[in-house]
Amino acid sequence: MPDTYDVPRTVEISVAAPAYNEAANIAAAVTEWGEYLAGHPAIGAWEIVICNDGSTDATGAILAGLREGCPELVVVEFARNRGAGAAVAAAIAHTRMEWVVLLDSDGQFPISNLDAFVDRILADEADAFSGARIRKADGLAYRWGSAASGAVSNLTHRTRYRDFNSIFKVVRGPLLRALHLESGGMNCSTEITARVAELGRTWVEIPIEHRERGGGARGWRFWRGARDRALFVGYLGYRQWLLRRGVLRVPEAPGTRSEAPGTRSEAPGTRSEAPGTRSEAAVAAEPAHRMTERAR
Ligand SMILES: Nc1nc2c(ncn2[C@@H]2O[C@H](COP(=O)(O)OP(=O)(O)OP(=O)(O)O)[C@@H](O)[C@H]2O)c(=O)[nH]1
Ligand SMILES: [Mg+2]
Repeated sequence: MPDTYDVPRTVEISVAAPAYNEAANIAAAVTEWGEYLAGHPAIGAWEIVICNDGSTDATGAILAGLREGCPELVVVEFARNRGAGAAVAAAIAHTRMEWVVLLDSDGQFPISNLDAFVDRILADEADAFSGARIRKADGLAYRWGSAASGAVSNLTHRTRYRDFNSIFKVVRGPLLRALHLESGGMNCSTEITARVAELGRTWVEIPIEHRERGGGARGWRFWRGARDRALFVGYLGYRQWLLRRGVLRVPEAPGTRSEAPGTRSEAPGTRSEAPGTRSEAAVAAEPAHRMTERAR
C-alpha cells in the first residue's frame, strides 16, 4: 500500500473585471463566471472582484442584487467614472487569491477559455499567461489599430507576442498586485503585458475565443482611443529606452526582494475588511505597498 495518496491539486482564483454602464451584460457575465468557477473540479477557492466604475445605469443595483446570492462576489464602487485603467487597477488591488484572471464584463471573453489555462497552471509552466485572440470579434479599423500598436509594442520590448493588447490574462496574484499601473483609459491590457515583460518575465500565450459584446455599446470613441493608444505605446517605448540606458531602474519583481528579519507578509486568509461592497474611499486609502504585502 502506498504511504501517500495523490490529492488532486486545485487552483485558487480571483476574477477581476471593470464595469462601466454594463447593465445589459453584467448579470449574464457574473452568472456565467460563478457557475464555471463553482463547477470546475480543478478550481478550489474563488472570488469575483468587480469595480463598478461610476456607472450611471443599473449596473450598481444589478451587482448589489447578485451579491445576495453570491457571497464570493466583491464589488468595489467608484463614486464617479475614472476610466477602465483605474477600475482594473482597483479590482486587482482587492483580489486575494493565488491566481488572478482578468476579464471584461461585457461578455466578450467566455470564461470557458480558462480550461486550457488551468491545465498549464497545474503543470507549473509559468507565472503569467495571456489569452491570444485568434479571431477578434471587432471591426476592421479596431483590429488594424490593435495590430499596429501591438507590432510597435513588440518592437520596443523586443518581444513577439501575437496579441499584445489582450485583457484576458491569468497571472500569479503576488506578481500582478505588485505592478505599478498608471494607465487611465483603455490601455491597461497593453500596460500589463509591458510591465510584466519589463520585469524580465515571459508571457505564455494561449489561444482564446473572443466574441461580440453581449449588449450595450462601446463606451469609447475610436479616434480618441487611437490617439491615446499611440501616445501610450510611445510612452512605453520611451520607458524601454530609458530602462536600457539605466536612466530608469527596473522595478523588482515580487519574490526577489529580501525581507528584513522579523518582517512578514500578511497571513494567508486574513482580510482587513469583510468581503462585500467596498467604497471608493477605501480604494483611495489603500496604500500601494499593501498590494505587495498581500503576497503569499
Ligand atoms: N468604455 C469604458 N469601459 C470601461 C470604463 N470603465 C470600465 N470599463 C470596462 O472596461 C471593459 C472594456 O470596455 P469596452 O467598452 O468593452 O472596450 P472594447 O472591448 O474595446 O470595446 P467593444 O468591442 O465595443 O466591447 C468593459 O468591461 C467596460 O465595462 C470606461 O470608463 N469606459
Ligand atoms: Mg468589450
